[in-house]
Amino acid sequence: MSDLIEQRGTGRTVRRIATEEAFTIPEVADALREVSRHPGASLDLPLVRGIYDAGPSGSRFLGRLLDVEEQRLADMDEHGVALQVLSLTAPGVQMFDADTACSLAEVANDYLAEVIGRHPDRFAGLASFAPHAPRRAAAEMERARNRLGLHGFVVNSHTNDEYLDDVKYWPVLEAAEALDGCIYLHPRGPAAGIAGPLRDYGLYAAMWGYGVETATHAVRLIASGVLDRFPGLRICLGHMGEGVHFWSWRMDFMQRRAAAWGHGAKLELTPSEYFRRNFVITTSGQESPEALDFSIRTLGVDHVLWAIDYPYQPTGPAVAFMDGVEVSDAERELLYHGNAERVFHLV
Ligand code: 1WB
Ligand code: MN
Repeated sequence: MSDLIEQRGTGRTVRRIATEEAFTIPEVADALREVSRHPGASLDLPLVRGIYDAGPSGSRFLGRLLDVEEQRLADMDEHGVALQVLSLTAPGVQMFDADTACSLAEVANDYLAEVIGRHPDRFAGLASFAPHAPRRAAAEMERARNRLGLHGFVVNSHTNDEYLDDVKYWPVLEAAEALDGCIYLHPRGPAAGIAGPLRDYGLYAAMWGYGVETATHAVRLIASGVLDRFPGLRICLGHMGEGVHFWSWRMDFMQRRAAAWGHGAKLELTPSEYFRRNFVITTSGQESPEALDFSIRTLGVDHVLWAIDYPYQPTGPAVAFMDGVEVSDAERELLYHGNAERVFHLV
């Protein structure tokens, strides 16, 4: 049984479910290559060029993103990963015009459903949608959950420099809430409005800019009051919550002040209460025992899910990290699979 691999050195078995695992399909890769050949200021372009237009030698990621059933399954077997929750890799369909984005999301979701159909015990999947066509996005979300049986949704932060708290995107939030589908709020390159100082020193990508962009998006959802409108909305943040909960005390204090001074929304809850009610986080690409300990202590162990960030992060160290953290057996079971099963409807 590949899903019950001995937890290193302990003689115990554990079911490891990885929750932020990236793939692509040829249609999306071709469209991104096309986008990458046009000039533009988007901070997604450097990585998109590097991955999809890397020339004859190819990028080290593209082959791994396109593969699901060969090298990836072998990697999962080698490291005792029972199941990957797959999502179309960043920036997803969000750099394409709305019509192209809608059709490519449908193609990607159909592909995902087929792969899961062939390997229901090894893969689950988060559906893509085109936020810039909000009504079609909501319809695709409904199809993906109810007809294709996909397990939640993924969105790669901003769309055309806009954020989901904007009333035009409420159909998306309404659909996610109604379908009980958690939205994985995944990073992409920072929006134009915050891009300037992130252009230098490689700051725009995973080292810093992805987190600034995505944390800002999450804090907008909290501070806008949109979670009073959609109290059942569930959001998953990778990379140890993009650091948002580290700011809990200061955000609670300053949001109250901002509201009193008329700069902020009048909210029913404090920011940290929304974070605990509406958000869960994953450990993707953030293998720090201290950050994990802080997260468990402040959010509760039921709010933290394991993830690798395959293929951008190697599987072995991600497994060694979670195998090695000092938590009880019951807590490790929640981190490795119990929480993922609950959040993404895997059982
Ligand atoms: C990286 C990570 C690159 C992610 C990506 O390109 C995405 C990276 C789209 O580590 O360089 C990711 O999904 O976290
Ligand atoms: Mn990722």
